Amino acid sequence: MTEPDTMQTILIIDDAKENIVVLSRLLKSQANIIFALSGEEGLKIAGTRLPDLILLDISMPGLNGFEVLEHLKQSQTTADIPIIFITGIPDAETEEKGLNLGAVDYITKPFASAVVKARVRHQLKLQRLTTALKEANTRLTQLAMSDPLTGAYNRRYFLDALKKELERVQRYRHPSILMVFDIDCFKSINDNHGHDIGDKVIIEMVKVSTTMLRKNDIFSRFGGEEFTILLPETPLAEAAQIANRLCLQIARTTIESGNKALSFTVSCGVTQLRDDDKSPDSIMKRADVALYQAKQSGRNQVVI
Ligand code: GH3
Ligand code: MG
Ligand code: MG
Ligand code: MG
Repeated sequence: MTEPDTMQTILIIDDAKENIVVLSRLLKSQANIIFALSGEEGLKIAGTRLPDLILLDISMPGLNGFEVLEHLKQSQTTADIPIIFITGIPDAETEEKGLNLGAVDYITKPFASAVVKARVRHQLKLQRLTTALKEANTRLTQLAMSDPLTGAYNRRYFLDALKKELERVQRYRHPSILMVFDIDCFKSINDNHGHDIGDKVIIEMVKVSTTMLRKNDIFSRFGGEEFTILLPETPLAEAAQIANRLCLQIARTTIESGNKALSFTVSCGVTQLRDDDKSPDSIMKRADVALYQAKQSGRNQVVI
């Protein structure tokens, strides 16, 4: 969250030095002031410094204010920076054009200092609110898709990803794989070592798995001690190797419980996404059947 007492930054773009001096003096108590003496220079500074507000002159040699604004709006990094025109052009048509292009305000020279200060203060406040909202939104999105204990993706996110991948498989006909992992006899780990150690086992499972996967693989904590992995564009034989390697690596891993080393194992069901799968449900069911067989056959193994 943005600290309320951090100074915001205003970029002034104006070809007349004296305008910059006047505006800087006027606004320096409200924000850090940076400036550019041409549109071209202003664009560069805006892109690197990402100011909270831009005060923009219209009549400038080289790029004029309208052109600068259009460039700023075209770039994703600068598109949301509010822009106030400060100009000697007083006619309504120019003002209308500026506002229609996306400026938040239009101030004509000569201006009353107190009015400029108030309008700038207002925009800075709005900008602060917008930033805080964006940050809260990012945080909410992150919370909605992840598991609080491990930070891994949760069931909701995973099923959504699986649905999208199924659509890609049916369109592009590449092989993609779903794996379901379940910790063996986890109830007895909890019973014998306590719930906190059980949690540590879950966290370790996530750590080991995620370090072994590739960038495009999607790992989730699907439920309590059950994990799913989506491997896009992966042949079944390669997936089988990955699953077996992961099982082996887990079996080699130990957790500290008291002053003893505790080891644990996982079982895994693997299935390929199919053309005739109607929804993630049928894929999950197939993987669950394979997982059940792995459990029935003695656990600590992969069934395809
Ligand atoms: P199996 O080998 O057949 O999978 O047996 P299991 O004991 O692992 O399976 P079962 O479904 O009987 O038990 C799962 C247990 O996992 C029960 C539940 O209390 C525990 N569990 C679920 N979520 C958590 C968690 O977040 N932390 C801890 N410590 N335990 C959990
Ligand atoms: Mg000018
Ligand atoms: Mg289970
Ligand atoms: Mg289990």
